[in-house]
Amino acid sequence: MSTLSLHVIDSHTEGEPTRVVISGGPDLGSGTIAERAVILREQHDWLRSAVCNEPRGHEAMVGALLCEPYEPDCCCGVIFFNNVSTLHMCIHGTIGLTVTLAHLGKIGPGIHRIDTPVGVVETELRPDGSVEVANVPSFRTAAAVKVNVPGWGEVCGDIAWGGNWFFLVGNQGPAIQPSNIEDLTSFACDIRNELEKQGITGDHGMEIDHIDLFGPPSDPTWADSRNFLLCPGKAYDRSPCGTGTSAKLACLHADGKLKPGEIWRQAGILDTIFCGRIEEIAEGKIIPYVSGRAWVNGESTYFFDSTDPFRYGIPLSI
Ligand code: PYC
Repeated sequence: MSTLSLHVIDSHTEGEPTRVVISGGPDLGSGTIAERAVILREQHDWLRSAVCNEPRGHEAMVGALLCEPYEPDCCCGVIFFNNVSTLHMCIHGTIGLTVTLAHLGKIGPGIHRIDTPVGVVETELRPDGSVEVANVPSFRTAAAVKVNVPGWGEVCGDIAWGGNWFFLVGNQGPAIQPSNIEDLTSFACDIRNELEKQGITGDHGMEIDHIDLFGPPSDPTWADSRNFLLCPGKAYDRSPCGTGTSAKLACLHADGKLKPGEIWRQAGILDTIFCGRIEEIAEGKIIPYVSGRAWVNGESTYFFDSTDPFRYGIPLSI
């Protein structure tokens, strides 16, 4: 039996799981969190696979490796990852991390700064247990980009950064409802493949790996829109996706449809809600504030028996 063990705490944020690795992870050095994310991805991918892939994980699992911060005014650093790779940023995961740190007694209500690969974000644990995250600056880089998607026809969408790169598509393709999840997944995967084929990217050639489809809310009295979000890989986000909501807020602001002080209520495919608001920081750039709720729902210690062929997870390539 190996002496390696990982201690993890599970939560879900409006339906989307987060598994925080509290201890037992590899030494990633003392560089910036972005530098440490590269080391994790290139040299210690076993951790991601062990945490997110079966038999311990599943396709929707998002992992969060708790680190010492690089920025001195932060309470911690974090690197997010899913069943295919590291993520630049994750807001549902930051909300999950916040309630996990509170569960461990490491933070209380108030504002806390967290160091991530794309910059410092602020998370506010409110007295009612909900959490609001002030994300990194977000912006739209292209509007109404037309892509011919085989089998679906011409699809028109915006490209925006909300901590990850998104292609945002409104009112096209299958209706946004749970009975259409398979079709929505195919539609979103086909759009993403076509973006890649046609070399349509975010800034600096960065891959657009999240596709966000929007439609009308199931009940306009409590939401402004409902979405279906395809994560990197083939899983859909069970929550409304916080970085996707950030990208949506940037697009609404760029279209003159959302002003500081106004609230956008984004429902996800399970009809759970993230609330969004913005602060303008520069021409075309906003700070998105995204709030939601998370619940701690488990705690485990993982063992790595050298006779277990799947101790580091079942690779997706099987
Ligand atoms: O909430 O930002 C988010 C997110 C990204 C991927 C899954 N959830």
